Amino acid sequence: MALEYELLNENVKKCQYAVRGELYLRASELQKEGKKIIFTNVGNPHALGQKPLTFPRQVVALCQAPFLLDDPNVGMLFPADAIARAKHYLSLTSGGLGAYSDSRGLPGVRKEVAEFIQRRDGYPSDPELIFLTDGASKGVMQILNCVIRGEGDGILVPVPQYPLYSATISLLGGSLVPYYLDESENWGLDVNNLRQSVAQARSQGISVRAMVIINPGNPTGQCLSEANLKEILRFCYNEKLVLLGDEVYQQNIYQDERPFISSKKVLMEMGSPFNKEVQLVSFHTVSKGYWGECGQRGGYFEMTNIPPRVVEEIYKVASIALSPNVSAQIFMGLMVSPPKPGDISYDQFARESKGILESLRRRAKIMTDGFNSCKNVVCNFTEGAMYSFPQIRLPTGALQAAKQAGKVPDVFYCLKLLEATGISTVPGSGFGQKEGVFHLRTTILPAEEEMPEIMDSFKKFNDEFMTQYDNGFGYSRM
Ligand code: DCS
Repeated sequence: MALEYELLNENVKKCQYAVRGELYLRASELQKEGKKIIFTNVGNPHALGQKPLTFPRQVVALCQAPFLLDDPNVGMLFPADAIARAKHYLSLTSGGLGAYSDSRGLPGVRKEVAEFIQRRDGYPSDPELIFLTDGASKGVMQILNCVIRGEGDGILVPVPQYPLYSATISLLGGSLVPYYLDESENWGLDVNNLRQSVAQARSQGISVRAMVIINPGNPTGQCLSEANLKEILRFCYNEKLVLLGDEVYQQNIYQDERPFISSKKVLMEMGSPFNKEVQLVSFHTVSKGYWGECGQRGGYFEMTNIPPRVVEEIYKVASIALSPNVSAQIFMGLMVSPPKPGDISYDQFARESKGILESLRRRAKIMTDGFNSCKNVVCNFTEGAMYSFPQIRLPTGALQAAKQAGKVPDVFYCLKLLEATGISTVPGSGFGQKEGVFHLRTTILPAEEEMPEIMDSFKKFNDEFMTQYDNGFGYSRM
């Protein structure tokens, strides 16, 4: 039988995805046993109680049930702008939501995405170079699939990183080339580290072909400055790398000093020769921001300076899956062209989205402050994205106990945390980290009113753990 474990594709066996790993499985078991679990392992806002924005759901509801548009009472249930938008999106499809679209997505929605990018960056964007995808994940996988020919091809990935990258690179049989973010500089990216990483990979016969940035960062929450992005783009130019700009958290910003700035805008501002030569693919999604529509699976990528023949090949590969989700494409259209001032639904939309973002901003602060009040825990402020990534300095007693239990030390800590409090986190090792340094990741998504209690219960657990395992022989390194 071909589907025997021994006969499986080795790349499938090698591939690890910690966000749904050992901790998540144990949490699910405990939940089945009736224990209350706070799932902070996945950035899945609606699963933690976030309400959907009203306007987009009204539009998509009407698109899903077009017979409502013929009902004489439709105007009593839906505002006129939602009705008009639903008709607009249905007119862009070839047969409504039940029909496949073009494999790149509906041309009309791709045009709306291009207009959004143009408004955001102040530079033209071409709908022909935008592909809609089932979530950003699928887009990332499609592009990596085109880049990676074998283990001789290296992809520069930040460490810590979101394991979509490490897992996909393993699956495709490529080589992950790590570059380390500097925790003591609020997870900043030092271009000198990039040079070292490339030199080291080359000495092992790996040709580095692409570089991933996650901005704002997951799990690290930092926002890259314009100056930093320029250095990165110059580096990609010199090294002839395609830059994969994961910008799914561009709406999730919780400080004012470093607003989000897209890689595309910075590249265009750099002028010649960079703006005509550096290859860039940028990713976005409906799963994050104040939308949090993870279950809809909508995303896009935009390609800059990618030769037409390559775009054709990517189109061909996208065609194998026929069509991205059509309802998710409409969510994407709505995300990039939300109600405008003066529209009937504008006030409600603005109130709802502002409410979510302001609450996330407060929650980011409650979490960071909470972690920093704990014994042997240090945590950088979450400047953006949806996560807190505190460092846990483990006493050597805990390192020994973990070894005896056959667990990686941060897995040991997170399992104890889960058993004691029901808080389900992801151990830092799932994102990659420096040798001998330990972290955990939680989302900042639990309901704001529950946050103080969660942080109290974390602190109680942590401080007791530290006392229990402190054997007087020091801690893991910073
Ligand atoms: N890129 C980054 C950096 C992400 O964090 C995620 C999802 C994605 C891409 C993929 O998103 P979609 O496929 O839904 O568009 N983040 C996961 C995480 O870390 N927790 O929850 C999901």
